[in-house]
Amino acid sequence: MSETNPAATAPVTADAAPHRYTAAMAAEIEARWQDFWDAEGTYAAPNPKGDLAGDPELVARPKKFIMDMFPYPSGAGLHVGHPLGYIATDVFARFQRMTGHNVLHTLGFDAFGLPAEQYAVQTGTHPRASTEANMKNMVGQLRRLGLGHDKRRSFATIDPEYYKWTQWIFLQIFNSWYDDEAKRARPISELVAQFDSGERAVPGGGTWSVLTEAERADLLGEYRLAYASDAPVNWCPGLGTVLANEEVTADGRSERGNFPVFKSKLRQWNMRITAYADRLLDDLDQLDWPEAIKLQQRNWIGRSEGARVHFPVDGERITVFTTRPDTLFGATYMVLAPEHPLVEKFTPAAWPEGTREAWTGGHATPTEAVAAYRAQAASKSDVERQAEAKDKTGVFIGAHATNPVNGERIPVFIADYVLMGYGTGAIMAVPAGDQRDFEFARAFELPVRCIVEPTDGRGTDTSTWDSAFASYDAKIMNSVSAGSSEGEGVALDGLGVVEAKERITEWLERTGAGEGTVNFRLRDWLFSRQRYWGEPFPIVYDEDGIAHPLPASMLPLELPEVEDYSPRTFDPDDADTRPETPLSRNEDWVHVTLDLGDGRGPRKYRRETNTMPNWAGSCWYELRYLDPHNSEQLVDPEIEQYWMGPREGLPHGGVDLYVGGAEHAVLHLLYARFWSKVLFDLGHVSSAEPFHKLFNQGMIQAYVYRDSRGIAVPAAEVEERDGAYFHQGEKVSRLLGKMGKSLKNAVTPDEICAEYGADTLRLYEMAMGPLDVSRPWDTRAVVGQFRLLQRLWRNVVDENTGELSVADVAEGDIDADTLRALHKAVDGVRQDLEGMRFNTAIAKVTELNNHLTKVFGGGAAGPSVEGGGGRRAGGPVPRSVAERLVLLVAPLAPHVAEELWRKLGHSSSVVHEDFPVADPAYVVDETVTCVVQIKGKVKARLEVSPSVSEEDLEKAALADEKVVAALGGAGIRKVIVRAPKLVNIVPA
Ligand code: ANZ
Repeated sequence: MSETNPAATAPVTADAAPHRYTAAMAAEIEARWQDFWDAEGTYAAPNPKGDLAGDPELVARPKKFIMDMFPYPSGAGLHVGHPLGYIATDVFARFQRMTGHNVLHTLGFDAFGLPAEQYAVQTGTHPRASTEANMKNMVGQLRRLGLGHDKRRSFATIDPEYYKWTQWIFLQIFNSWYDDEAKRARPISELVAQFDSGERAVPGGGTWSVLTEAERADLLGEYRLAYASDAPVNWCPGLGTVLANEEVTADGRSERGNFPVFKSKLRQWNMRITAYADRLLDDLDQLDWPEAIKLQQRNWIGRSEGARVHFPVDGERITVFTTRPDTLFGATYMVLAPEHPLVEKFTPAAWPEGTREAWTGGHATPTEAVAAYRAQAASKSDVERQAEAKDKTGVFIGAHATNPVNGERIPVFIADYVLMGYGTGAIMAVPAGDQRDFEFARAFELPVRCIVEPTDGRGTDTSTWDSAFASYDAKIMNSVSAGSSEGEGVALDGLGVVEAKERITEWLERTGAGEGTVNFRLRDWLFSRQRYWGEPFPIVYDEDGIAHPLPASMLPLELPEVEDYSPRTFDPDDADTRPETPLSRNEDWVHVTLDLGDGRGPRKYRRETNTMPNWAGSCWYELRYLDPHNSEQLVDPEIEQYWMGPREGLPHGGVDLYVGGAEHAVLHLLYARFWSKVLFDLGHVSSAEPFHKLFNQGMIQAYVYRDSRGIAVPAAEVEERDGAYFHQGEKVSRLLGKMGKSLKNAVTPDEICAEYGADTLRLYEMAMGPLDVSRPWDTRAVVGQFRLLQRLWRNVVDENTGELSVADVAEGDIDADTLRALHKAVDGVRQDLEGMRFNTAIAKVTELNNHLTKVFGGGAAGPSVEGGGGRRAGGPVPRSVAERLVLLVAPLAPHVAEELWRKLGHSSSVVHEDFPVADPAYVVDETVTCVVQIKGKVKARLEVSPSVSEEDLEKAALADEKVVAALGGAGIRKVIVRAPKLVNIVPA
């Protein structure tokens, strides 16, 4: 650390007061109170029943469940950026405890995942060993911060007693299907019963009873909410695993490790999250989340209204999804995704007569052209394929389709800008309306038919266009079909887009050529990973390869101890490789004889050797905090209802406050919502949403100093001189960036705690700015909060004797200025803490504390000052004022507050004391009258605060009704403000 703090480290010299608040004293106080809290179970939140039942008086209070996004136990430990959110929730939770709530606040660890495994592979340490060591380290770091967690409720996702229930939930999801009519998940047994009774027809005809076991399994697989499928997945040879779409970056690489990612077909587990697309979208409206996060989820779910249109091809048909069925008359060709399953069927042996050279890709036959193009497309990621600037490529497949609206024969292409994973994997191309289609049409010399009247003056001759005309605010043209006058066809000319969409959709449905539909961008969630360090699937395969769920009695299925847990990774660029799971190398574990209790007796099975993705454990952990030791149930329903259930204003229930980083907008938060809804549908929980209120904290940034080669130098060794920065004499540049080891600018909470104490660190982090805003760390500024605590201490304790130094004064004998300062602070801090404006709360505490220092001079030895109102000032601070000050500070700096509270003569902890309440009589501001003149004539009078800023006063004056009327819309040349008494406006 470049800057040391003399007050904290200087030895106690003769002239320094022996009982001053120092770092050494903070360390002693903090350790003592942390031990006390642990021993007393101060933060234990009682449940209404079960092993954590407790004080009925507390249980009867309104409850608050406050949660942090739990940490991944990284080997690097915590830097000061990590606890920002944890301190904030702790302050908030403490405030809630002091305002009459039963508060549940705890923290566990999200401990499965790639980093531990990669570290294990590099060092040969078992992931469990390194993860546990990391957790131990972090638990120590977090304890030092004085966080008021109910430690009885903590766990890690790698605990078999926890992942037993993760596996159990997987089985619930596997054993259910989504009933589109009832709009909820139901047990798969009810679907079987429907097939069996004939209530639901078996697709493809036939009866359930004659289906083979394998046929039944396949059929049910089409419905299960967790299902295995051979789908194109994101295969990352460099990591040796497949990845979810959400884990692939915009340029088609792995988020972790930055390796290339390829589309390959593999049999993988998926979660049918798409079944919930509508509910995931609709229920967002009721959540108290930042709008930006809601928007990200909405975009991710990506609901598009449009139509499916069927284009006949040789007795078969191609179905497209379009958001613009109103442009059907402008469809001049079609495109299938290269992987589209109908491509083979429609590709003839030879090129049709007259096929243009440019469409064949130079190949002798369509089959050859298709094969070559497919190989080329497979090596690209979806994002690369859709890149806007990219030249459009493709080949004609030798077939034609019929446009249903006008009977025109149009050529069919494959091109990589159409993705298999969206809509139907096929499009009708409208070059006049869609830029990609336009570029393709130009490259392949296809017609561009103007079907929307351009409103930008370009005219309707498309040969002169250099881009598509995409607009929702124009009229349709050239769109009348034969027979429209007899009512058989359709005429769209002159209509706006919205009416045209309606009319054509109605026509499509009437003629059977298509139907209106809603399409989602959301894909099913790829749920298998080819890794060791994850939850094993509770699934075994019989000798016919049919998947069977393990009975709940066989859970947890523990991860076997293996010799070699490293994933097999491959040449990162080799798309033809295939994953090899670490668990598959463990023959004894994989091949088992089990009696699944299904009446078939013991049989031979092969275990699933994929593991679950690291998101699984965080999909439901809020529920386990509620009832962490329940070995019979995921969570007792009564306990779940108590903490999470629906209530006034929260129709879906959920955690009262969830704080974490905005980077989890679409992964964790969407998955967790999905699991909640499944568990809700199946009747296991009463809350259909996990997190009612979400708050994203900002980031703590840090300066990165780089030398002339651009290499980061240790920030702690940099000196500042005249606004420039130097490292070992060399000038270095300074930029704000992330904090971390690699940028050599990490500051640990341990360092700050050692230098000033945890209370100072807590105050500093909370005072840095509004919680949702990113802020730069500045070690040199921390001392400011330390000094606040020193002054606070001095206002209550005699620094020379260490004795309490307050005066027992009746409220009526306290000077009016002090009472006003006190009640205003109480009122303001209360509101600020409730609104999570911790920085302004600290400013108000500081103001009050400074007032007391000024008026009472810091204890008996201080000077006596004349107080306002002619009443007592000077000498020690009145006890009742000191007590309320300590209570205000308690949520923010709990250790020093406990210590002072004890010194003030209380034998119980400050944690459960009542937060002070302001007397409104002292809170109202005095006001002054401000005169508003226009050209020197008085037009209005405003009652304003004596401390109003010039800016605010000007705004208030200009907004005043009388002033607005007097100005009568005239512009303003000049405003002269003399706060708080005068505003003079000179109109233009
Ligand atoms: C005709 C059309 C005319 C279209 C027009 C757009 C504008 P959103 O809004 O994202 O849902 N499309 C459909 N499936 C596709 C796929 N698998 N790969 C690539 N593009 C696909 O986009 C829907 C539009 O994207 C659809 O509407 C289709 O082009 C294209 F003036 O159809 B449209």
